[in-house]
Amino acid sequence: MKVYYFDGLPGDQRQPHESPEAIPSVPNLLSDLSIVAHHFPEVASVDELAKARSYKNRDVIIVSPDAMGDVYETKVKMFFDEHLHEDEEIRYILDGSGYFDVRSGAPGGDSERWVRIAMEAGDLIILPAGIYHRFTTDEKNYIKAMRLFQDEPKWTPLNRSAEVDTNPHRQEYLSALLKV
Ligand code: KMT
Ligand code: NI
Repeated sequence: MKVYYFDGLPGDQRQPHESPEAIPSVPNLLSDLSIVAHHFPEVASVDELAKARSYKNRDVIIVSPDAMGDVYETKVKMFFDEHLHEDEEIRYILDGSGYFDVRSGAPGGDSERWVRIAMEAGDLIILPAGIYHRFTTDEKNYIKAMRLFQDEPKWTPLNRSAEVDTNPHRQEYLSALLKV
């Protein structure tokens, strides 16, 4: 896993877009944003974590032109729309690679920017409910990921809007964020 500021420059979303500006402390940044990250070579560790957090469901998704055919490009663009979920989101990468971008800092402030998390096999992240984020494959156009759900799969993305900004899950996330 590699974590860096997204450079915001034009170009395909699947390019690395790594800003030359270094993040002073990646562990501090992730913990400020309430993001948990692990590297688990064995699925058994994922099973343990899922059990500890009372996760009951999971599925495996392959995002690639081979697996998705004509809808691949559309899906990749949809995943890249800035959104949040009302539940936390656990993703464990089984094969391939891709980018999860998360919003850092307070909304509207100078500090609100995209942080890119480059993930590959064995990497796991827990994104808290209410954090704005987006996903894209990288230039290899292939990722196989396990998605874990506490209860029924409920991965409806709520795309960023004035209305979603006032969602209670967003408000709760922000109040935790603004305490740090
Ligand atoms: C998301 O939240 O956009 C996704 O889970 C993307 C698919 S998982 C690689
Ligand atoms: Ni999501």
